[in-house]
Amino acid sequence: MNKDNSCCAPQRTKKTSINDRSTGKTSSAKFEKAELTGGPFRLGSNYELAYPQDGEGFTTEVFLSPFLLDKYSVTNQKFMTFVDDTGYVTEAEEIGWSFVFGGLLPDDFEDTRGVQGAPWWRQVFGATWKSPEGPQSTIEGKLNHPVVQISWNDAVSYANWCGGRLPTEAEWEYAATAGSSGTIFPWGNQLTPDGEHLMNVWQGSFPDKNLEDDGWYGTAPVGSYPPNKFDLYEMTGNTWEWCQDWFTNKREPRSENPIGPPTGTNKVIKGGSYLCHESYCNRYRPAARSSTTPTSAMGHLGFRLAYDCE
Ligand SMILES: [Ca+2]
Ligand SMILES: [Ca+2]
Repeated sequence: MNKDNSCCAPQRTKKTSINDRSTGKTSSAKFEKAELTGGPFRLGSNYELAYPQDGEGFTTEVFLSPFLLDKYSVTNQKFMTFVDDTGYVTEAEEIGWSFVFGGLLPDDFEDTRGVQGAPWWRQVFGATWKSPEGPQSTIEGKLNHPVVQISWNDAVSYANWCGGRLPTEAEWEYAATAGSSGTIFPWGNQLTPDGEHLMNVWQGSFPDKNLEDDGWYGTAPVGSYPPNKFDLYEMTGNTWEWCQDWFTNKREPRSENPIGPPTGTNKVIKGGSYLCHESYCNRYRPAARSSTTPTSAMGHLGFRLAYDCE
């Protein structure tokens, strides 16, 4: 079992700052949202295969106000609407490269630099949300897949455009848990109950052999798997999702609507992705967490938005 989080979240080591990239434009586009009642919720997990160094083993009671959450991850189609309306340029486009999982590159792809400790992550020039696996790739035919190669700063700019915000980690975890109590997954403790695949993760042996028993090697279209009891799709698996909070692995007891520490270097990401495998990285659970810098973008990291109730 991998103990550090480099398998999940490589990070840019330069330009790690919060970067106000707001376009000043707003949209009245309406997206499908679930209304969540909030209330008391126990954050964190005592699961024996959890990662103590991630800080997920510390459980604490929180109380959440009602809020709304996108039913689906933001798709390529929706992000394209944002870019068409505002002319927005993402950080990966501006910086010129991003992280791509090596197994998604063609066999004859030029030599790329790997990430130390996680050589399957490759530095690919020209990898952007429009070409998520490098310049030879396209989102044509994938408009209903979650948008990826999006930095935290990009996600916040999108949120400012359409009147939403990133969910806090507590909101995200409450939404993903969907009223289940004490189980590893919202549907129970089995990864594939009765052999059914309920999320897009990795089967086989990581990182060389993906059996694709769940139907997908990389991202799946949103809505491919059954929703949880809060009518939310693909909270776990498919793509990691940005949260609002700065990451800390020393979580303090928190009470009402926690928003995390006031400063930090990394932002929280939640939910795991198509690269998670039970033998290597089981961070495809609501309580699991990882983090990366706000300028980092990856081929397995997207987002969805929360909204305050009127
Ligand atoms: Ca899969
Ligand atoms: Ca997800």
